[in-house]
Order: sequence, then structure tokens, then C-alpha cells
Amino acid sequence: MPNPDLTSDFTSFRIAIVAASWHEQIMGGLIQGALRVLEAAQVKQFQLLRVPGSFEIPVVARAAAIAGFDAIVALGVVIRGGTPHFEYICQGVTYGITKVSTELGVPIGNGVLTCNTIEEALDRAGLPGSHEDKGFEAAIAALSTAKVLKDFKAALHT
Ligand code: RBF
Repeated sequence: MPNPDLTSDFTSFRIAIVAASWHEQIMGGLIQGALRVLEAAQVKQFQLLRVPGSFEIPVVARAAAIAGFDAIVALGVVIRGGTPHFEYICQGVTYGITKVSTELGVPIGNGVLTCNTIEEALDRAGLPGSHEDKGFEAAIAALSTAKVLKDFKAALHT
């Protein structure tokens, strides 16, 4: 992932984390990863919104975008099972957060893991022994993009 730049002033940013509730141990790692970013960036205003499953992330992300949050971090874990549900849930959440983000102009960091096995997800969850920290990465992406948008809009008015 790109080098995270958390040295800008993020103190006025309002950030929502929208997190599903399936696979709670992995979700714990993703949420902690995102919270580490908010702490490092000294974000003062944030809200953690828990939803039942990843499929429910877009509707709550939309409400957060409309409510004026500057960026949203979407966190979930979808594990491939024996039925086509995996594809439908993955498509639904990916399409849903893309639509919310582009139509409402609010960046959404995509931290929804779509994995073949629990082991694959554990390896990406930012837990002890994990090789990757996708909650952290999604929060960095959301904050960095919110900064790009804020600077861009400010420059238009100068
Ligand atoms: N939600 C997840 O966040 N991760 C999953 O791995 C997951 N697997 C599911 C498998 C099946 C067969 C079903 C029916 C639902 C699953 N869900 C999962 C829940 C889904 O995101 C949503 O909450 C429910 O379908 C209710 O709308």
C-alpha cells in the first residue's frame, strides 16, 4: 500500500466506520486497524456504526454520507460458502458502496474482505500473526481521499 501520510490536519474531519457483524474475531482486527488510523491522524469526531451483515453496509453508509460525514470506512468479512450467496453479497456491497460514494461525493474506504477461507481473512485482519491490515489500509484510503476532495474544493474557491 502507499505510504500513509497522516501528518495533515484531520482534526476537523468527521469519519464514520460502518462495520458488519459476521466473523467477529476478524471484524475486531479490522475495526482496531481503522481506529489506529483515526487515533494517529488525531480525528476527534468519529462514529462506529455496526450493521448485521456486509449486505447492510451500503444503506447505512448512505445515511452517514447524507448526514455530512467527510469519509466512511466500510468493514466486513464475507467468506465463500457452498452456495451462490458469496457472489451476491460481494456484488451487492461493492456496487452499493461504489454507488453511494460516487453519487454523494463522499469517499468510502473499502475494507470488506472477500475471502475463500477464514484463514485467508485472518491473514488480512491486522491481528497478531496477520500479514496484512486491511482495516488500517481502508481507513488510510478514506482519510487521504477526503483530504484530496477538501483541498480540491478549497482551491476552487480561491
Ligand atoms: N454477511 C457477512 O458479512 N459475511 C458473510 O460471510 C455472510 N455470509 C452469509 C451467508 C449466507 C448464506 C447468508 C444468507 C447471509 C450471509 N451474510 C453474511 C449476511 C448478509 O450480509 C446479510 O446480513 C443477510 O443476508 C441479511 O440481509
